Amino acid sequence: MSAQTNGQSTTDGQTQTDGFHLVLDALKLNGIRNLYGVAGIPITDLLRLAQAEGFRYIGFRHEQSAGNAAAIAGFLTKKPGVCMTVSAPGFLNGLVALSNATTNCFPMVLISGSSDRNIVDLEQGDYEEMDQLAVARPHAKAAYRVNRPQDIGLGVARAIRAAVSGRPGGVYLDLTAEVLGSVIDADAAKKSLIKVVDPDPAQPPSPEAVTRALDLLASAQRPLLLLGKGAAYAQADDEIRAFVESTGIPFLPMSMAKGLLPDNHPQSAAAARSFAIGQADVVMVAGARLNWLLSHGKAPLWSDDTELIQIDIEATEMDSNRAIAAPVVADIKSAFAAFNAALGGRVKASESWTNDVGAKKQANVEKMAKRLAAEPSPMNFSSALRAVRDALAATPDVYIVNEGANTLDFGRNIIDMSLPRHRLDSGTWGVMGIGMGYAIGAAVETGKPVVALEGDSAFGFSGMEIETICRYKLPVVTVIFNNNGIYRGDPSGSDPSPTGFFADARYDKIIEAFGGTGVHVTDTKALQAAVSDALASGKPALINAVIDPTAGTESGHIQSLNPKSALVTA
Ligand code: ADP
Ligand code: TZD
Ligand code: MG
Repeated sequence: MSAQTNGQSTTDGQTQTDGFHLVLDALKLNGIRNLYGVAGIPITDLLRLAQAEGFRYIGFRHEQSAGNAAAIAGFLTKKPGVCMTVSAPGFLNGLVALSNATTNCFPMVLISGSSDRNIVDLEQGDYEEMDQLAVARPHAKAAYRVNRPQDIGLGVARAIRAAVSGRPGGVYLDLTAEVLGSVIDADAAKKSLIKVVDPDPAQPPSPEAVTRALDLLASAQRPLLLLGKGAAYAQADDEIRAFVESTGIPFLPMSMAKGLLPDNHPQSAAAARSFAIGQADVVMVAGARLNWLLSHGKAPLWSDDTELIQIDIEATEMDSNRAIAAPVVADIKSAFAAFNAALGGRVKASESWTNDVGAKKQANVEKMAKRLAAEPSPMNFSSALRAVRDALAATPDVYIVNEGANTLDFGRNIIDMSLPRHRLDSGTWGVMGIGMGYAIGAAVETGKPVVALEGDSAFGFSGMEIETICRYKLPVVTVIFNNNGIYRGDPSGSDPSPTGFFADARYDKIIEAFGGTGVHVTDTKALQAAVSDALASGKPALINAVIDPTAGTESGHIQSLNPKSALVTA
């Protein structure tokens, strides 16, 4: 005889529980409250149970978007976002997001159900059969499989610690259908759960590293601080601001570090980026990698003579692209606290250097102001983004999601940020498809409005999630910069070119299918009003902004990365 009480059944006087309950108990114990995923065998009951147990479950139309939502949750909260998928194809869809999270150093956990080991290992052809653990391993910071219900607590604990400690990343946790359905004694199960203690321990720098870094900085004539998304992630906003303001050093934010200090801060060198990097004699790189986004620290952007200080939690990041004279292996919060404590007024940027940066900045801002003031018809990227910028001026706490090529490059330069971790974009890979997932994740985690600035191509990668946004009534305003294609439109013959899309598509109609507000705009006045109205309504909206199909450049600002045939002469 067995009786069902509170998810636990009593069989012959023994209270029992099962894998489904244990997974959720383990997540709950570790402070996980939101789950992102797509339902199906073998996790449907797990998701139903999660809702019943008080988790907020957000169900998506595609696992990649669910995974992207979990990844951005990780970036925003410094706790791993959790995505749940079905086996093989669902897992693979989610894996793209997990790999992207790992690449961006965002903590997330992808939990996928999997087929039973005995069938998978003998390749006997189970429903959605795949050796998921083996597939996940190269794309994840860590990957674990739980084969016995008594190991669920351990598996979840390891996954959480692996995701957030040190350099954060994506962790894969494989749960076999058998484990989910297994029954286990409730007392033993309870004892098997682990609440992770200090999952992301502080890693203070060594005193020698601090002294070496500050000595080098104090010797600089033209110091520069480069802030990356690792610095934004670290939530060391006060420490970094104190350091910047007490030293007077110009700073340069990478894309997702915009707003860590406000873009209108007098020490921001963003409008003089190439000048500041090229002229600086000592650059302090904090939470940024010297990858392609920084020209690998090499000429022509960088001078060979520039000396570098790098602050990163990952020791192997040092000397990855060029020599680092003063490596500081530490977490950013502890590092800047240590710098501030040791500074004693001995680092001060000279007036001549800050004046030079200021003058270059002023000249560039004036050039840009002219471009922004133009009113071409149809709109181009500058005029349309100026309209969006003006609409956003009243609501600085809006989260901005941004992807595309020209839409991304112009968006990054034109939309100023004033709050940390409010700009979420294509990131380290320059990937398309993060748009709706990031927007949903940001809206769910923060409860704040989100504006997604999307190239028409970029939007297509996750566009069906507009239904998800409407279903959960999330305050997400999607603006599509519709130039009829990838980089630009093409007047099409019978078969359009590889970059051309359907001309004059009415993306605004898509959201109407789900009861949201769709707006079609062709000028800046209407665009600004549409964004303002949509934000004021707090409801899902999609604004189709018609952009001149000839306005964009191929590959946006990274045209030089396109390989060209040596045979082409013309
Ligand atoms: P961006 O794209 O903004 O230049 P990257 O993603 O290339 O930034 O670099 C982020 C870096 O920040 C990574 O090398 C990562 O190891 C590091 N990082 C992440 N979190 C922390 C932290 N809390 N403290 C120190 N470094 C961190
Ligand atoms: N697929 C994936 C997953 N990521 C990519 N970055 C690409 C393809 C290649 N790609 C870019 O690098 S940008 C881009 C693609 C397809 C779209 C650019 O078109 P858009 O933006 O409409 O989004 P603009 O404003 O027209 O430039
Ligand atoms: Mg486009």
